[in-house]
Amino acid sequence: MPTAFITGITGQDGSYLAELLLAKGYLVYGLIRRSSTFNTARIDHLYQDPHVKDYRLRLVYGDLNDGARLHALLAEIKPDEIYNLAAQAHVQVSFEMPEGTGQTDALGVTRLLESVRAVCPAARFYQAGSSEMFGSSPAPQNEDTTLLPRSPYAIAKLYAHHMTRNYREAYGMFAVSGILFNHESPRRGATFVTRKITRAVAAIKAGAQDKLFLGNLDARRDWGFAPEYVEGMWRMLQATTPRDYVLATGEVHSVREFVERAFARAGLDWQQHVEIDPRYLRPTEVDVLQGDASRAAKDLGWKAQTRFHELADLMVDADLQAQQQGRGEFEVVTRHFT
Ligand code: NAP
Ligand code: G4F
Repeated sequence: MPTAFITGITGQDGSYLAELLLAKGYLVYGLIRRSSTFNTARIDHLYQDPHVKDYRLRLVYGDLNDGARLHALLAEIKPDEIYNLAAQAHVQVSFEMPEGTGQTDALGVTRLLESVRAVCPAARFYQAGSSEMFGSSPAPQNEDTTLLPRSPYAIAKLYAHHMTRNYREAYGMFAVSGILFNHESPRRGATFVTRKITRAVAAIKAGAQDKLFLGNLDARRDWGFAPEYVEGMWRMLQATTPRDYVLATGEVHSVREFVERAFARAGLDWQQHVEIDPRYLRPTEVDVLQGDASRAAKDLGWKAQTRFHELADLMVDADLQAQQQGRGEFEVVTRHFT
């Protein structure tokens, strides 16, 4: 049974990746942080699945800022594959806490890579790189595009991206960085723009909220569906040769277009409800991200399937349903291991 170690398993991508790997028969270890309240809502359903009765999902405490713990865990688990998804992943927050973001998103990756090198150098390592690293480079962007990051988050990710490449070249490790464009889902964190919009649409439809305050509506992004992107991560680690890959849809839309589509899906007029609040404007913005994923298509047979309008609709529908059923932040999960 192959063994995987996932950092960031409580996050959007970590939860979908855990599902995918468990379905493929992996033994999955997930790194979680101790929290004063439970923060495992995205993965709790995995324990209700009959296929987890054999305890193929194991959660272990740790933190990317605790190198000794990472070292001890990897020495004990000796995973075949490591997916480093843990990060302070919010761009705007990174302007408020640049040092903390750098500790986790940059140096945290070095801590992990050093532990891998010391105790399980044959393990395959995936680093969650980001299209934010392209920053102000003109679109469309691919693996050869110049990286011109525009936030502390993107700069930390850039450091981690180069460290991953350096461990590959210096030590011959199978270490790759996936350069993923924005990917969303009903499990997306509530403060990222798509989910902020779809949750507000549901609350407004229910009469529980009237206004939605947003920042820059002109920013353009390449939004895909998260479950498809974790499949791409897995494929990168199954490849014969370690390489970095862009994953993207190639389609680009503005925040305004997402707002229009989401409100229309619920039969609402967005102009009645959306207001601009300068608090959500960033000191430096990334105007347009549009990916060219042709290398992933050619080498990995990976292609995004879900289109922009389908994504907006499925997120709105999930939040409308959650609102109607008085449920919490995440959807009822209907997907199972087999
Ligand atoms: P997310 O939902 O915000 O999840 C982040 C995860 O990282 C959570 O499990 C969080 O744990 C964990 N974490 C944060 N700081 C940590 C630390 N110091 N030690 C250990 N764990 C820590 O993010 P996501 O959307 O799933 O993204 C996954 C990864 O892909 C991130 O690295 C992100 O930067 C990158 N990425 C995301 C996208 C996207 O569009 N989603 C695109 C490109 C790259 P808690 O639950 O305890 O907070
Ligand atoms: O949803 P966002 O916060 O995502 P952003 O900044 O593009 O970053 C996400 O994608 C990256 C990959 O490209 C990941 F690496 C990163 O971890 C994260 O997952 O913002 C999208 C756009 C921005 O231009 C932002 O300025 O929406 C704009 N926006 C407008 N009003 C807003 C808001 N963003 C947020 N979060 N909240 C607003 O009220």
